[in-house]
Amino acid sequence: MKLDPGTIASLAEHLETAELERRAVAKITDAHPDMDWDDAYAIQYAIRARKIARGVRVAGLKMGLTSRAKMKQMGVEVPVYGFLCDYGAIADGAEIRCDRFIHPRIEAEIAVVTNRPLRGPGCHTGAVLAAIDFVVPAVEIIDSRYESFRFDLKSVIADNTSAAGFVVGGRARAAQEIDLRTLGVVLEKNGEVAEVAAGAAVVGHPATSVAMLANMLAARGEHIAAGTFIMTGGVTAAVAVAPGDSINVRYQDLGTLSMRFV
Ligand code: OOG
Ligand code: MG
Repeated sequence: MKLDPGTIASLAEHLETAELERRAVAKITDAHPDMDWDDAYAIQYAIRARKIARGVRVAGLKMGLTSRAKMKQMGVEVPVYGFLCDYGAIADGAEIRCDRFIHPRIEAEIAVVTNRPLRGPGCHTGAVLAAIDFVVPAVEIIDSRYESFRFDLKSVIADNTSAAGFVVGGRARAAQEIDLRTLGVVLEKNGEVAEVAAGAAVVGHPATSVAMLANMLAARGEHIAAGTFIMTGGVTAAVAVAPGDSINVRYQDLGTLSMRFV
């Protein structure tokens, strides 16, 4: 750790206030170029503690920057994780107000719910497949608190990996019923195909993304509890949305998610 506890706490307050006030700020590594990975996650966990203290519930966990398309779009190379808040849950088919956010983008994701604990180190794809209760299609709404969505890895980890909202729906399936690698996803914006991908875009297999999460949590002495909702990361590049946009994401074997931005 390079930052002292007071700086961690004030950066957590700074970033959470930016979220709550929908105001973009400069990426924090500009002022703190020496901060390290532990500092970055310490800030994210401090934001999480602030929310929990106010009665917010953690609705799940997310992996991010797990696909080539996302890494290329954001100019970073390493997967990261964050948490999802209860107030971020949005119903399938909803009208979503853009003024809830600073500069929202959407991502098509494959999500899972576990039915037994997953612990690293050494957690692997097979252990995850055996622990998946069901697979569900999901769309994440990301909203970096940083100006123009420009950040580096440490800044985005501290900013809870741009987490802002998520839509879950479609059809839940057992992991054994489908091939998560070849599962096709078509993202349509205003009736036109914007992005196309398959599950393998996510670190080769979406379940591998969950194993990576378990192994990263193990470094902090934590594990994935049974019954955890996990978003495995965008399969395609994220797509910016503005008032008037309608989105349909079609998932092979898992149905379609729809939303309209106003
Ligand atoms: C960081 C969050 C990335 C994903 O699914 O790749 C993410 C960002 O791109 O703002 O959630
Ligand atoms: Mg995401």
